[in-house]
Amino acid sequence: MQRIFSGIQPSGIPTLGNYLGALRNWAALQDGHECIYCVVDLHAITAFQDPKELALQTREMAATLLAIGIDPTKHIVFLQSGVRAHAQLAWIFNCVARLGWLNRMTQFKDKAGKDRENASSGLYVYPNLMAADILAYHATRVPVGDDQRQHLELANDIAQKFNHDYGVDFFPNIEPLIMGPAARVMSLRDGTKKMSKSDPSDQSRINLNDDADTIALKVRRAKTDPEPLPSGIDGLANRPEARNLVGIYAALTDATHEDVLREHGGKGFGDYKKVLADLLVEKLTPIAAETKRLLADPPYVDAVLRDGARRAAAIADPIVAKAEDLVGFLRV
Ligand code: AQP
Repeated sequence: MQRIFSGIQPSGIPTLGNYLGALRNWAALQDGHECIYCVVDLHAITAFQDPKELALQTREMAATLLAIGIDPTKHIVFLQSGVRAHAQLAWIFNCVARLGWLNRMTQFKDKAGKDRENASSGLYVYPNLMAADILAYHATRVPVGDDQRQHLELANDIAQKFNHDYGVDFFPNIEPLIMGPAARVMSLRDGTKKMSKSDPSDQSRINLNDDADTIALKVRRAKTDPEPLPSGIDGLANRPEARNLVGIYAALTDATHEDVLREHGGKGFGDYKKVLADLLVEKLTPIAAETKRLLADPPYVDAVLRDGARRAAAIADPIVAKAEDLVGFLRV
């Protein structure tokens, strides 16, 4: 059975983008795979997080993973900071990855923005830690949104260079699983920008804990252009906001952009947004309700995470110990 690994940062409340690009696929992949899903709090602090908020967001993220249907008795759900192997292997990878490789990472450029000198060094080496997250488990398949494609290519470069430098065939090749018509959900305020949980504007995203009225309001206010929806996919060219709203509907109904346009092409955005908001409310509010129910019982969520960390460490520790042996660390 192939081993899957993926992670999500507790850097805010998970968004519709996280759900359609990643989390929903995490749930679907449980059948037929061994899944290891991690709340990556070490990654989250690459941008400053208020400590109290971080703790709350971390538990809420874990509760959301359970609420979307991840079964912690069959698979593993845990916190990254609870398994030391991640940081240990990341240090080795800091010494394997080349500066030139990291300099090409577009996510660092996007997140550091113009004030690059002031970005944390953790943000710069973030992809090395991500490679360690996956390779500490010898995982071979990684379900992610499209924004993570470049990081996974880098993880494969790191694995290959490690294997080459130490003359071994130790770390496997990783295959990204980038699925569905909403692998990159865009901001509701700007169709050229990715929807992000840490975007300063709450109106730019749908949070998985938004209530029905909030969802409807955000969709109603979403930026659009004055033209009605086209009846064919060619009509979405140069219309990023229209494409985004069609992609969201397609993903939620397991359809294609073409299917959605066949059904709704010709509609003005006023009408289309009503249908889209109803669909979002139908699909998302049960997740919010289940997350809330789980959060009313923190000891249960924490016990799931403790058990997950124990089982995760049992897989990762021997793999990282072997990597340390290969590097030549002396065991005394
Ligand atoms: N807009 C998106 N569309 C599709 N997939 C997305 N993902 C994130 N945003 C979108 C996918 O969600 C998973 C978890 O992401 P993450 O928390 O590890 O980091 P991120 O990609 O940086 O996500 P955010 O929401 O933008 O977080 P912040 O604002 O903290 O940086 C990943 O698989 C990602 O591809």
